[in-house]
Amino acid sequence: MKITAADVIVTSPGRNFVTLRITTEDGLTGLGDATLNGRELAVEAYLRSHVAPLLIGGDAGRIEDTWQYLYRGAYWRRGPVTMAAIAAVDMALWDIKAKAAGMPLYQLLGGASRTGALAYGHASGRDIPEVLDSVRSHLEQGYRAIRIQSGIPGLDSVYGVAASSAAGGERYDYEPARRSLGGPSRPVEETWDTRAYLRHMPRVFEAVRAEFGPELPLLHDGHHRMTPIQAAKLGKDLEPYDLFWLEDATPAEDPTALRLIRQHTTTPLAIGEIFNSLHDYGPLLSERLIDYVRSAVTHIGGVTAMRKLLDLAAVYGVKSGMHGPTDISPVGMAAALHIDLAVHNFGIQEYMKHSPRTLEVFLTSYRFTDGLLHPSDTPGLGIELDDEAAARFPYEQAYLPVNRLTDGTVHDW
Ligand code: CS2
Ligand code: MG
Repeated sequence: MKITAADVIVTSPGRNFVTLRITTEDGLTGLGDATLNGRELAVEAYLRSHVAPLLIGGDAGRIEDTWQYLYRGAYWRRGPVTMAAIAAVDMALWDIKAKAAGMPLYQLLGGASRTGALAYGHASGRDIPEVLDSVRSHLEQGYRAIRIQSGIPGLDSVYGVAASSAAGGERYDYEPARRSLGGPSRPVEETWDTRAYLRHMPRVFEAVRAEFGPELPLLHDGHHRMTPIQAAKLGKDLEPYDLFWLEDATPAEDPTALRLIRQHTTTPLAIGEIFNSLHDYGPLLSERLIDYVRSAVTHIGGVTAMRKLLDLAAVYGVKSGMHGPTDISPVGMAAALHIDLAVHNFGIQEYMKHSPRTLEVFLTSYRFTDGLLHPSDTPGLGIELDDEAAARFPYEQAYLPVNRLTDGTVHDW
């Protein structure tokens, strides 16, 4: 199956996406997600200038060899831009391989290990009443697990909470990457106060448990903002509320920081959405410092890399918890769902529904039913991209916010 074309499509139906389409001489096509929120053009350039030309004439069936060629052949290793580009190629080649075999990708990965992948949705609110309304709305939509993010008294805007927090229904307006309105685009700046956050979050979870009981799996994203000892304190303070996980409790550039958190709390920990290699996990797995790996297929290097990561995680009893916000495109989500269905050490799948505008461009076949996600039995990834619709939504610069502490010091967002 000789590759005859490798096209990069940048489109912005409500938010920016970068997609690679690979075409073979017998007309088969495969899609790959290469979206890196806030840095989309860097991946587009890497694909157009350093990857696509090398693919033409190659054998689309040689997936592992292509992965190793692009990874080792670049000499310069890893990094979010490189690995998103490699991920897109890899996803597209698996899409083609499964289409050629006439089966959904999960069948090539060993077949189904479960009827569907447990999803978790994003409940949020500017205050506790809005959080409770949002949880209620997500339960009505069928979610069986829910992430809780809340505004913090005294802070104007906080990660995970839409400014116009309309607690009902699935909001499509929470997109953290802001678009500039005229003039040169710059990131918006937000103010953060960890102590105010640490005081407030136990109250939020106390209210949610009081309202919805002890059973509902609840998750929370610390979003890299705490020091290890602060994360240890929050983990301990949240133990009465029995979380499914506390995510990104601390920046994991030094994975050994998790040893301190682990010593103080039994709250399960999840990390990895900003990692781009299984090597980033290191002692997090070998020392069982986390319970779930958060990588997305789009950022870890594709289906090939994700399978290797989850097999390594399985050795230490660590499960999957793949990243699935709206900046993972429907192509990246589809790839995740095939792996979710097949692997044994599946944990949970993040599922932030894409907007109707996004779904005008990406024609999906995966489905969310009764709290579970299924990739469908459409051959390949089960997703196509409508080029005419994509052309209606040209790229617009957008940056993720920059966080500063109340004294102006730059902090993790
Ligand atoms: C968040 C992400 O969903 C999550 O767990 O950490 O939404 C993250 O903020 C975005 O992917 C950043 O683009
Ligand atoms: Mg997160």
